[in-house]
Amino acid sequence: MKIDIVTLFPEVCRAPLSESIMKRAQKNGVVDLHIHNLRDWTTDKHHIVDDAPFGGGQGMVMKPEPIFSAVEELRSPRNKESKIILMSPAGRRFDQQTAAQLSGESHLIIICGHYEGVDHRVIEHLVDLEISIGDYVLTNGAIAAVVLVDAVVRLLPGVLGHEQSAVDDSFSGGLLEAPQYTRPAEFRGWKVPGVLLSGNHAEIEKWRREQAIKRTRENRPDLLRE
Ligand code: JCQ
Repeated sequence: MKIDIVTLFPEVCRAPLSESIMKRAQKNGVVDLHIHNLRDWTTDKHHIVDDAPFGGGQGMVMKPEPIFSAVEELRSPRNKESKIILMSPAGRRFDQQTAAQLSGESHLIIICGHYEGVDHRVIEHLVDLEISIGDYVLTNGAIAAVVLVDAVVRLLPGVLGHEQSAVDDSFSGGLLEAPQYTRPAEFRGWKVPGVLLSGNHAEIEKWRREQAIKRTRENRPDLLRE
């Protein structure tokens, strides 16, 4: 999969996407990642990327010209082969299902929003998918892009060992994970639940399911209603 990130802060994504599993995925050729500075597509001498909003109001809006130029240069000449994504708090909420869908694409171009937003003509005439990673505002869409890229790339064949696919299954099963423990069996007087040491796999499965439901009810009651 090819991924192009277009941002005003390339350094914000560089380090987190150059470590660990993302580093190996790039070394193995599973992902071909390029991080670009949007200012490289400005043509004025001050490299201006934003301007005041028409109609008045707070803050600045990202201008359409450099964003269109960047995407038109980076996109595949074959129509529809590149998915153009805008990171924005006003987008559709990102989840594991969307990550799985995107992992089937051959080319993602991710535009990182900033300021009070981008000129709406970018959304209407260039972007295929406006995506939010959650209901909070970041200073910088590059932070959100790192989250999306990590969640998508780990699903690509050959990036993780098969032990990890079960973890996704339990997520899509609609419940949170049951609590996990490792050695020592007693730490500061706190004992690991005895059933986990019993070797009784049927009892362990039953306990895990009960705990998963309890944890989901406490932390994510919205998941139980679905
Ligand atoms: C992404 N959840 C939050 C901030 C405006 C495109 O317009 C804007 C983009 C940003 C950066 O992204 C986020 C975000 N998912 O804040 C303001």
